[in-house]
Amino acid sequence: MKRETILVIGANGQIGTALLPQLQNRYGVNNVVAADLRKPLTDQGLFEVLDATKPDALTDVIRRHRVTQIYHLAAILSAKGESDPLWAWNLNMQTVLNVLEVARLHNIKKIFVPSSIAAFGEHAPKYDTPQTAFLDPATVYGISKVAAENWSLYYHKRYGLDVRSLRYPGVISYQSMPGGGTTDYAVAIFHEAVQGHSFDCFLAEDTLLPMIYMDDALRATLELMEAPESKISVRTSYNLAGMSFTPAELTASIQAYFPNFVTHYKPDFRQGIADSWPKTIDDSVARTDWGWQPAFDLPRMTKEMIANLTTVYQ
Ligand code: NAD
Ligand code: AKB
Repeated sequence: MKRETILVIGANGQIGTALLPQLQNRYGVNNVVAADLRKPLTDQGLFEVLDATKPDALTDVIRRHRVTQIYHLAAILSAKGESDPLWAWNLNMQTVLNVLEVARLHNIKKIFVPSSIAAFGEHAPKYDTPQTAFLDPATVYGISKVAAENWSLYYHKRYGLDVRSLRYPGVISYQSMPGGGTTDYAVAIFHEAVQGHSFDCFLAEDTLLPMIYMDDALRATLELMEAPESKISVRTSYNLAGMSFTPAELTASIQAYFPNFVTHYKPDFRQGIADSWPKTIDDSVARTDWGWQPAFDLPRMTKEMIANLTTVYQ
Protein backbone atom coordinates (compact mmCIF):
# COMPACT_ATOMS: atom_id res chain seq x y z
CA MET A 1 0.00 0.00 0.00
CA LYS A 2 1.24 3.50 -0.84
CA ARG A 3 2.24 5.51 2.22
CA GLU A 4 -0.18 8.26 3.28
CA THR A 5 0.77 11.43 5.14
CA ILE A 6 -2.19 13.06 6.87
CA LEU A 7 -2.35 16.75 7.81
CA VAL A 8 -4.92 17.69 10.50
CA ILE A 9 -5.57 21.45 10.59
CA GLY A 10 -7.19 22.71 13.80
CA ALA A 11 -5.82 19.63 15.56
CA ASN A 12 -5.97 21.11 19.09
CA GLY A 13 -9.76 21.48 19.00
CA GLN A 14 -12.50 19.21 20.33
CA ILE A 15 -12.60 16.87 17.32
CA GLY A 16 -8.88 17.08 16.42
CA THR A 17 -7.81 16.06 19.94
CA ALA A 18 -9.82 12.84 19.70
CA LEU A 19 -9.19 12.19 15.98
CA LEU A 20 -5.41 12.48 16.14
CA PRO A 21 -4.71 9.24 18.11
CA GLN A 22 -7.04 7.29 15.80
CA LEU A 23 -5.23 8.54 12.69
CA GLN A 24 -1.87 7.82 14.33
CA ASN A 25 -3.00 4.24 15.06
CA ARG A 26 -4.10 3.75 11.47
CA TYR A 27 -1.29 5.47 9.57
CA GLY A 28 1.61 5.55 12.07
CA VAL A 29 2.66 8.39 14.40
CA ASN A 30 5.24 9.67 11.92
CA ASN A 31 2.67 9.89 9.11
CA VAL A 32 0.23 12.23 10.87
CA VAL A 33 1.03 15.95 11.12
CA ALA A 34 -1.04 18.00 13.56
CA ALA A 35 -1.31 21.74 12.90
CA ASP A 36 -2.92 24.59 14.82
CA LEU A 37 -2.35 28.22 15.77
CA ARG A 38 -0.48 27.24 18.93
CA LYS A 39 1.52 24.23 20.14
CA PRO A 40 -0.52 21.92 22.39
CA LEU A 41 0.37 21.67 26.09
CA THR A 42 1.36 18.02 25.75
CA ASP A 43 3.49 16.53 22.98
CA GLN A 44 1.36 14.30 20.69
CA GLY A 45 3.71 13.59 17.79
CA LEU A 46 4.51 15.70 14.72
CA PHE A 47 3.22 19.27 15.12
CA GLU A 48 3.36 22.44 13.02
CA VAL A 49 2.32 25.91 14.18
CA LEU A 50 0.12 26.99 11.28
CA ASP A 51 -2.32 29.80 10.55
CA ALA A 52 -4.44 28.25 7.79
CA THR A 53 -5.57 31.70 6.60
CA LYS A 54 -2.02 31.99 5.16
CA PRO A 55 -1.76 29.99 1.91
CA ASP A 56 2.05 30.19 1.75
CA ALA A 57 2.41 28.75 5.25
CA LEU A 58 -0.02 25.94 4.36
CA THR A 59 1.86 25.21 1.13
CA ASP A 60 5.14 25.06 3.05
CA VAL A 61 3.79 22.45 5.51
CA ILE A 62 2.30 20.36 2.67
CA ARG A 63 5.56 20.40 0.73
CA ARG A 64 7.88 19.65 3.66
CA HIS A 65 5.81 16.70 4.88
CA ARG A 66 4.70 15.47 1.42
CA VAL A 67 1.10 15.52 2.63
CA THR A 68 -1.36 13.27 0.75
CA GLN A 69 -4.59 13.84 2.77
CA ILE A 70 -5.97 16.82 4.71
CA TYR A 71 -8.53 16.95 7.53
CA HIS A 72 -9.47 20.63 7.78
CA LEU A 73 -11.01 21.16 11.24
CA ALA A 74 -10.17 24.82 11.91
CA ALA A 75 -13.29 26.99 12.26
CA ILE A 76 -15.06 29.50 14.48
CA LEU A 77 -18.19 27.80 15.81
CA SER A 78 -21.78 29.07 16.03
CA ALA A 79 -21.93 31.01 19.32
CA LYS A 80 -18.39 32.44 19.17
CA GLY A 81 -18.95 33.48 15.54
CA GLU A 82 -21.85 35.75 16.49
CA SER A 83 -19.54 37.90 18.66
CA ASP A 84 -17.71 39.09 15.51
CA PRO A 85 -19.47 37.92 12.34
CA LEU A 86 -17.03 39.33 9.77
CA TRP A 87 -14.01 37.89 11.58
CA ALA A 88 -15.74 34.48 11.75
CA TRP A 89 -16.72 34.64 8.07
CA ASN A 90 -13.20 35.63 6.98
CA LEU A 91 -11.51 32.93 9.04
CA ASN A 92 -13.94 30.16 8.09
CA MET A 93 -13.94 31.00 4.39
CA GLN A 94 -10.26 31.88 3.95
CA THR A 95 -9.12 28.66 5.57
CA VAL A 96 -11.50 26.49 3.51
CA LEU A 97 -10.60 28.20 0.22
CA ASN A 98 -6.88 27.94 1.01
CA VAL A 99 -7.21 24.24 1.78
CA LEU A 100 -9.17 23.53 -1.43
CA GLU A 101 -6.87 25.59 -3.67
CA VAL A 102 -3.59 24.38 -2.17
CA ALA A 103 -4.93 20.79 -2.29
CA ARG A 104 -5.74 21.24 -6.00
CA LEU A 105 -2.31 22.69 -6.77
CA HIS A 106 -0.48 19.93 -4.88
CA ASN A 107 -2.58 16.96 -6.01
CA ILE A 108 -3.76 16.10 -2.51
CA LYS A 109 -5.62 12.79 -2.80
CA LYS A 110 -8.40 13.26 -0.23
CA ILE A 111 -9.71 16.20 1.78
CA PHE A 112 -12.18 16.25 4.68
CA VAL A 113 -13.98 19.57 5.25
CA PRO A 114 -16.74 19.13 7.86
CA SER A 115 -20.06 20.94 7.79
CA SER A 116 -22.72 21.12 10.52
CA ILE A 117 -26.42 20.92 11.29
CA ALA A 118 -25.93 24.73 11.49
CA ALA A 119 -26.17 24.74 7.67
CA PHE A 120 -29.96 24.41 8.11
CA GLY A 121 -32.27 27.29 9.00
CA GLU A 122 -35.85 28.47 9.14
CA HIS A 123 -37.12 26.80 5.97
CA ALA A 124 -35.79 23.29 6.56
CA PRO A 125 -38.21 20.78 8.15
CA LYS A 126 -37.34 20.55 11.86
CA TYR A 127 -37.99 16.80 12.15
CA ASP A 128 -36.16 14.22 10.04
CA THR A 129 -34.47 17.07 8.17
CA PRO A 130 -33.74 15.62 4.74
CA GLN A 131 -30.38 15.60 2.95
CA THR A 132 -31.57 18.11 0.36
CA ALA A 133 -33.56 20.49 2.60
CA PHE A 134 -33.44 24.22 1.84
CA LEU A 135 -30.39 25.89 3.45
CA ASP A 136 -31.02 29.36 4.93
CA PRO A 137 -28.90 29.38 8.10
CA ALA A 138 -29.39 32.01 10.81
CA THR A 139 -25.73 32.31 11.95
CA VAL A 140 -22.56 33.49 10.23
CA TYR A 141 -21.14 30.05 11.11
CA GLY A 142 -23.99 28.35 9.24
CA ILE A 143 -23.62 30.68 6.26
CA SER A 144 -19.91 29.83 6.09
CA LYS A 145 -20.72 26.10 6.26
CA VAL A 146 -23.20 26.33 3.36
CA ALA A 147 -20.62 28.29 1.34
CA ALA A 148 -17.92 25.72 2.16
CA GLU A 149 -20.25 22.89 1.08
CA ASN A 150 -20.83 24.60 -2.27
CA TRP A 151 -17.12 25.33 -2.78
CA SER A 152 -16.32 21.69 -2.02
CA LEU A 153 -18.85 20.57 -4.64
CA TYR A 154 -17.39 23.10 -7.10
CA TYR A 155 -13.80 21.87 -6.59
CA HIS A 156 -14.98 18.30 -7.02
CA LYS A 157 -16.92 18.98 -10.23
CA ARG A 158 -14.45 21.42 -11.79
CA TYR A 159 -11.12 19.87 -10.75
CA GLY A 160 -12.02 16.34 -9.66
CA LEU A 161 -10.83 17.01 -6.10
CA ASP A 162 -11.87 14.18 -3.76
CA VAL A 163 -13.44 16.38 -1.05
CA ARG A 164 -15.68 14.63 1.49
CA SER A 165 -17.84 16.07 4.25
CA LEU A 166 -20.27 15.34 7.09
CA ARG A 167 -22.85 17.66 8.63
CA TYR A 168 -21.90 16.84 12.22
CA PRO A 169 -24.56 17.22 14.91
CA GLY A 170 -23.35 18.56 18.30
CA VAL A 171 -20.37 16.37 19.22
CA ILE A 172 -20.17 15.11 22.82
CA SER A 173 -16.79 14.09 24.20
CA TYR A 174 -14.74 13.87 27.37
CA GLN A 175 -11.28 14.33 25.81
CA SER A 176 -11.42 18.16 25.67
CA MET A 177 -13.83 21.04 26.04
CA PRO A 178 -15.77 22.24 22.98
CA GLY A 179 -14.78 25.52 21.34
CA GLY A 180 -17.73 27.97 21.42
CA GLY A 181 -20.78 26.22 20.00
CA THR A 182 -24.48 26.11 20.85
CA THR A 183 -24.39 22.39 21.66
CA ASP A 184 -21.51 22.87 24.18
CA TYR A 185 -23.96 22.64 27.10
CA ALA A 186 -24.21 18.88 26.52
CA VAL A 187 -20.50 18.50 27.34
CA ALA A 188 -20.28 21.10 30.13
CA ILE A 189 -23.19 19.47 32.01
CA PHE A 190 -21.17 16.25 32.54
CA HIS A 191 -18.17 18.13 33.96
CA GLU A 192 -20.42 19.79 36.57
CA ALA A 193 -22.32 16.58 37.37
CA VAL A 194 -19.24 14.43 38.05
CA GLN A 195 -17.81 17.18 40.30
CA GLY A 196 -21.02 17.17 42.36
CA HIS A 197 -22.11 20.63 41.17
CA SER A 198 -25.45 21.84 39.82
CA PHE A 199 -25.52 23.10 36.21
CA ASP A 200 -26.70 26.41 34.71
CA CYS A 201 -27.98 25.55 31.22
CA PHE A 202 -28.01 28.30 28.56
CA LEU A 203 -30.80 26.51 26.64
CA ALA A 204 -34.41 25.90 27.72
CA GLU A 205 -35.25 22.46 29.10
CA ASP A 206 -37.32 21.37 26.07
CA THR A 207 -34.77 22.33 23.35
CA LEU A 208 -34.47 19.18 21.22
CA LEU A 209 -31.21 19.06 19.21
CA PRO A 210 -29.29 16.45 17.18
CA MET A 211 -26.14 15.20 18.95
CA ILE A 212 -23.53 12.49 18.45
CA TYR A 213 -21.01 10.82 20.74
CA MET A 214 -17.39 11.38 19.70
CA ASP A 215 -16.74 7.64 19.05
CA ASP A 216 -19.57 7.63 16.51
CA ALA A 217 -18.47 10.97 14.98
CA LEU A 218 -14.92 9.68 14.49
CA ARG A 219 -16.05 6.32 13.13
CA ALA A 220 -18.34 8.10 10.65
CA THR A 221 -15.45 10.36 9.59
CA LEU A 222 -13.06 7.48 9.00
CA GLU A 223 -15.69 5.29 7.33
CA LEU A 224 -16.54 8.13 4.95
CA MET A 225 -12.87 8.87 4.21
CA GLU A 226 -12.11 5.20 3.61
CA ALA A 227 -15.19 4.46 1.45
CA PRO A 228 -14.49 3.78 -2.24
CA GLU A 229 -15.03 6.89 -4.38
CA SER A 230 -17.82 5.08 -6.25
CA LYS A 231 -19.89 5.06 -3.00
CA ILE A 232 -19.78 8.83 -2.52
CA SER A 233 -22.84 10.43 -4.13
CA VAL A 234 -22.90 13.61 -2.01
CA ARG A 235 -20.13 16.16 -2.55
CA THR A 236 -21.66 19.00 -0.55
CA SER A 237 -21.97 17.27 2.84
CA TYR A 238 -23.72 14.18 4.20
CA ASN A 239 -26.44 14.46 6.85
CA LEU A 240 -25.31 12.49 9.90
CA ALA A 241 -27.37 11.48 12.94
CA GLY A 242 -26.46 9.97 16.30
CA MET A 243 -29.25 10.77 18.78
CA SER A 244 -31.51 13.71 19.67
CA PHE A 245 -32.37 14.86 23.21
CA THR A 246 -33.41 17.90 25.25
CA PRO A 247 -31.51 19.35 28.25
CA ALA A 248 -34.27 17.92 30.49
CA GLU A 249 -33.82 14.42 29.01
CA LEU A 250 -30.04 14.68 29.39
CA THR A 251 -30.45 15.80 33.01
CA ALA A 252 -32.72 12.81 33.71
CA SER A 253 -30.18 10.48 32.09
CA ILE A 254 -27.41 11.87 34.35
CA GLN A 255 -29.69 11.61 37.42
CA ALA A 256 -29.66 7.83 36.98
CA TYR A 257 -26.03 8.07 38.27
CA PHE A 258 -26.29 11.24 40.41
CA PRO A 259 -29.88 11.40 41.80
CA ASN A 260 -29.28 14.80 43.47
CA PHE A 261 -27.97 16.46 40.29
CA VAL A 262 -29.94 19.61 39.37
CA THR A 263 -30.02 21.75 36.20
CA HIS A 264 -31.16 25.41 36.31
CA TYR A 265 -32.39 26.79 32.98
CA LYS A 266 -31.16 30.27 32.03
CA PRO A 267 -31.58 30.61 28.24
CA ASP A 268 -29.43 33.30 26.56
CA PHE A 269 -28.78 34.33 22.91
CA ARG A 270 -27.83 30.72 22.05
CA GLN A 271 -31.51 29.73 22.46
CA GLY A 272 -32.28 31.59 19.20
CA ILE A 273 -29.50 29.69 17.41
CA ALA A 274 -30.71 26.33 18.74
CA ASP A 275 -34.31 27.15 17.73
CA SER A 276 -33.15 27.74 14.14
CA TRP A 277 -31.61 24.24 13.86
CA PRO A 278 -33.16 20.83 13.11
CA LYS A 279 -34.43 18.68 15.96
CA THR A 280 -33.86 15.31 14.29
CA ILE A 281 -31.87 14.43 11.16
CA ASP A 282 -32.60 12.02 8.29
CA ASP A 283 -29.21 10.47 7.48
CA SER A 284 -30.57 7.74 5.19
CA VAL A 285 -28.32 8.79 2.28
CA ALA A 286 -25.18 8.19 4.39
CA ARG A 287 -26.64 4.84 5.50
CA THR A 288 -27.34 3.79 1.92
CA ASP A 289 -24.13 5.12 0.33
CA TRP A 290 -21.44 3.94 2.75
CA GLY A 291 -23.31 1.97 5.40
CA TRP A 292 -23.48 4.52 8.24
CA GLN A 293 -25.00 3.17 11.48
CA PRO A 294 -24.68 4.98 14.83
CA ALA A 295 -23.85 2.89 17.91
CA PHE A 296 -24.45 5.32 20.80
CA ASP A 297 -27.86 6.35 22.16
CA LEU A 298 -28.45 8.66 25.14
CA PRO A 299 -28.07 6.02 27.92
CA ARG A 300 -24.89 4.54 26.41
CA MET A 301 -23.35 7.96 25.81
CA THR A 302 -24.20 9.07 29.38
CA LYS A 303 -22.60 5.95 30.85
CA GLU A 304 -19.37 6.45 28.86
CA MET A 305 -19.12 10.18 29.59
CA ILE A 306 -19.58 9.67 33.33
CA ALA A 307 -17.12 6.75 33.47
CA ASN A 308 -14.41 8.66 31.59
CA LEU A 309 -14.86 12.00 33.37
CA THR A 310 -14.98 10.34 36.78
CA THR A 311 -11.45 9.09 36.08
CA VAL A 312 -10.37 12.60 35.00
CA TYR A 313 -11.67 14.29 38.18
CA GLN A 314 -10.51 11.61 40.64
P1 NAD B 1 -12.82 23.67 17.92
O1 NAD B 1 -13.27 25.09 18.01
O2 NAD B 1 -12.80 22.85 19.15
O3 NAD B 1 -11.34 23.63 17.30
C1 NAD B 1 -10.97 24.39 16.20
C2 NAD B 1 -9.45 24.48 16.19
O4 NAD B 1 -9.08 25.27 15.06
C3 NAD B 1 -8.89 25.19 17.44
O5 NAD B 1 -7.89 24.39 18.04
C4 NAD B 1 -8.28 26.47 16.88
O6 NAD B 1 -7.11 26.91 17.54
C5 NAD B 1 -7.99 26.07 15.44
N1 NAD B 1 -7.90 27.22 14.53
C6 NAD B 1 -8.68 28.32 14.51
N2 NAD B 1 -8.27 29.16 13.55
C7 NAD B 1 -7.22 28.57 12.94
C8 NAD B 1 -6.36 28.96 11.88
N3 NAD B 1 -6.50 30.13 11.25
N4 NAD B 1 -5.38 28.10 11.51
C9 NAD B 1 -5.20 26.91 12.15
N5 NAD B 1 -5.97 26.51 13.16
C10 NAD B 1 -6.97 27.34 13.56
O7 NAD B 1 -13.68 22.97 16.78
P2 NAD B 1 -14.13 21.45 16.72
O8 NAD B 1 -15.31 21.30 17.60
O9 NAD B 1 -12.98 20.55 16.89
O10 NAD B 1 -14.69 21.38 15.23
C11 NAD B 1 -13.89 20.93 14.15
C12 NAD B 1 -14.70 21.10 12.87
O11 NAD B 1 -15.91 20.35 12.98
C13 NAD B 1 -15.14 22.54 12.57
O12 NAD B 1 -15.15 22.74 11.19
C14 NAD B 1 -16.54 22.58 13.11
O13 NAD B 1 -17.32 23.56 12.44
C15 NAD B 1 -17.01 21.19 12.78
N6 NAD B 1 -18.13 20.80 13.63
C16 NAD B 1 -17.94 20.59 14.96
C17 NAD B 1 -19.02 20.23 15.75
C18 NAD B 1 -18.87 19.99 17.22
O14 NAD B 1 -19.89 19.80 17.91
N7 NAD B 1 -17.64 19.98 17.76
C19 NAD B 1 -20.28 20.09 15.18
C20 NAD B 1 -20.46 20.36 13.83
C21 NAD B 1 -19.36 20.68 13.05
C1 AKB C 1 -21.99 24.38 17.40
O1 AKB C 1 -22.82 24.25 18.33
O2 AKB C 1 -21.71 25.45 16.87
C2 AKB C 1 -21.36 23.12 16.87
C3 AKB C 1 -22.14 22.64 15.69
C4 AKB C 1 -23.35 21.85 15.89
O3 AKB C 1 -21.76 22.92 14.58
N1 AKB C 1 -21.29 22.15 17.91
